[in-house]
Amino acid sequence: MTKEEILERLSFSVVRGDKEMARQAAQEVIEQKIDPVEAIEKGLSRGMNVIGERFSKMEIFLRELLMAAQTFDAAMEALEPEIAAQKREVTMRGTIVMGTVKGDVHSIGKDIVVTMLRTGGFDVHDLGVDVSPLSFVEAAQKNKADIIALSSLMTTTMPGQGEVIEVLKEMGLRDQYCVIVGGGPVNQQWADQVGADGYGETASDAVSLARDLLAERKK
Ligand code: B12
Repeated sequence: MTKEEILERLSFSVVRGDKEMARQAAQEVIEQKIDPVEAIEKGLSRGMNVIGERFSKMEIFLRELLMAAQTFDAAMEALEPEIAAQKREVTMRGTIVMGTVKGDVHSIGKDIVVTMLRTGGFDVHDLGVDVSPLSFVEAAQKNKADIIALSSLMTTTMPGQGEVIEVLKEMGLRDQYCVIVGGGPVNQQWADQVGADGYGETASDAVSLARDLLAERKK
């Protein structure tokens, strides 16, 4: 199989909800030494976008959405160790607490960002999903974090990102942490509106963003 065919197969497996096909295609990625991040972005995520479109047009039901998510996860089980194995950084670049905001249980994108940040040399505390603003702040204090990273996949839960920043301000802690935001409906304009320190579109962006912010801080 060519690289293009493997990426296509990853995408198709998510659309079909076919876990076995996803596992096999992920195995091909590893055997052919294709970049696992590219496999996620140009394979699995492309399939997930198709599913998202179909769901919003009500062409498919929640059950199919869930099957697509489980298929994505099945391939990730094989790909994640490959990404982690790429870790070259020995020195810790900084500490990050990350989670998906209150009311939102979407975890796939957040998990990828966590993996990529760890690979990029950060100590990441994954707080999971449906995390309240106060829990983010408490975890940041407890772990002496440099950055709070907030994921949100729904327009209805995006305000939760702003709430974390509001809680930081109320507690007089805003200057102590950089806050970065991301997730499907989030963009730079939103980040500016809620007063975040940065926005990243992809997991790779999250790594460069975190590096740049900490380099700026250390100056
Ligand atoms: C899979 C999925 C689900 C799965 C999630 C499984 C899981 N464990 O995560 C399940 C089936 C559980 C689900 C449930 C629901 N979902 Co849903 N879901 C999706 C879907 C199809 C894909 C999301 C995904 O995983 N994408 C793939 C990952 C890799 O991409 P990503 O998350 O965007 O992450 C990347 C970037 O955004 C970025 N990133 C992410 N976070 C961060 C954070 C930072 C700091 C940075 C820098 C970057 C960054 O990096 C990631 C990797 O590159 C989307 C549609 C879509 N296209 O987004 C709908 C979607 C998000 N869901 C939607 C809805 C409505 C729901 C439900 C309400 C459905 C229902 N009726 O119950 C529930 C919500 C439950 C809840 N309270 O949260 C809507 C939201 C609409 C809105 N209001 O905005 C969407 C947009 C579908 C649609 N078009 O209607 N869903």
